[in-house]
Amino acid sequence: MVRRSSSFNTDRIEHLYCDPHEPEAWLFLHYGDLVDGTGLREILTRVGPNEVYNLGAQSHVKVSFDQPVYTVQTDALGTINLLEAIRDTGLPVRFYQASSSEMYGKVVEKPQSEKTPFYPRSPYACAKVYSFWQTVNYRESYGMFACNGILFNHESPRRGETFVTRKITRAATRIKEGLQNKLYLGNLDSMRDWGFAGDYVEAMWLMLQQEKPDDYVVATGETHSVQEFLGEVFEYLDLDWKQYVEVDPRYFRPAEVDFLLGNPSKAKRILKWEPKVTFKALAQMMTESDWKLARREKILAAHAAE
Ligand code: G4F
Repeated sequence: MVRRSSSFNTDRIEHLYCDPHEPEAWLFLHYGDLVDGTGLREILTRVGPNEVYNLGAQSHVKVSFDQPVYTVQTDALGTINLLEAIRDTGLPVRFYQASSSEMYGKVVEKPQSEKTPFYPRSPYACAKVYSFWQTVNYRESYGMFACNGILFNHESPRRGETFVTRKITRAATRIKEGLQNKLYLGNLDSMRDWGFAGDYVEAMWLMLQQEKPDDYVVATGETHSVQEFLGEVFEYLDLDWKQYVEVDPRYFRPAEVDFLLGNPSKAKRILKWEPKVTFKALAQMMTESDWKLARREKILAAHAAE
């Protein structure tokens, strides 16, 4: 299901998409919106899915301070709309809820596991805590096969360009190619447990293949600062980040999540899941991909100037 937009918003699934008229087509998109419960019921009835993954959200933590009501409408009420739609249709659907390490916020324990209490620090995180407990509630009240994946930060070359890792790889490679001079960032000291999105999607799928529904932390068990990520990327490009990066308080959050470090031992034990891509390899993969983009951009700019 995708949200309707007057401009194309499917470029990140372009590699999966194929014209539905082609015999080998296997991915079919339907317009829908988490705030529209009637539409959700209609799609569920028409498609009759076995598994539903709720990855829909206003997912930017800083933006959630600027748009708290919209964030709650999609990230909290959107989840209850979807759970209710599933319950109403009576379909034997297995449900995955994209819960977030942001729920640990001002952490009360290091590392964070499924048993660590939440302390949300943003409208986004508060909405995610609501959805976490509704997912548990539908499992316990109605016997729904509903799971929470508490995913720590997961990145890839397809990451949105306003999230810090991609913002860094995009800017550093453009700087390398002479297309940009400076990179403005917020808090360089915050620590995140960064993993590869591809690995994490595998964990999501594994959760819905188990005999019993449950909640799992998905993380690497390693934490690094924003500054360390900067170091990896700029060093790979043979550049010194200190010459190009400036701190702009505009990117600070009213309340910051300083430290996240997940304990994925339950996922490893029960799902037999392992993260495969290291922090260094992830930084290099994202840098390589954006470097290609920057080189292409440079060629296009040169042609345009001719
Ligand atoms: O990349 P970020 O915006 O990710 P954040 O806030 O940790 O949230 C992401 O991961 C969560 C999983 O734990 C998801 F639930 C959520 O939807 C999202 O995908 O920021 C990471 C850190 C923050 O501490 C932020 O303050 O980087 C710091 N940072 C420093 N300068 C910046 C910037 N973040 C952004 N987006 N832009 C900056 O210029």
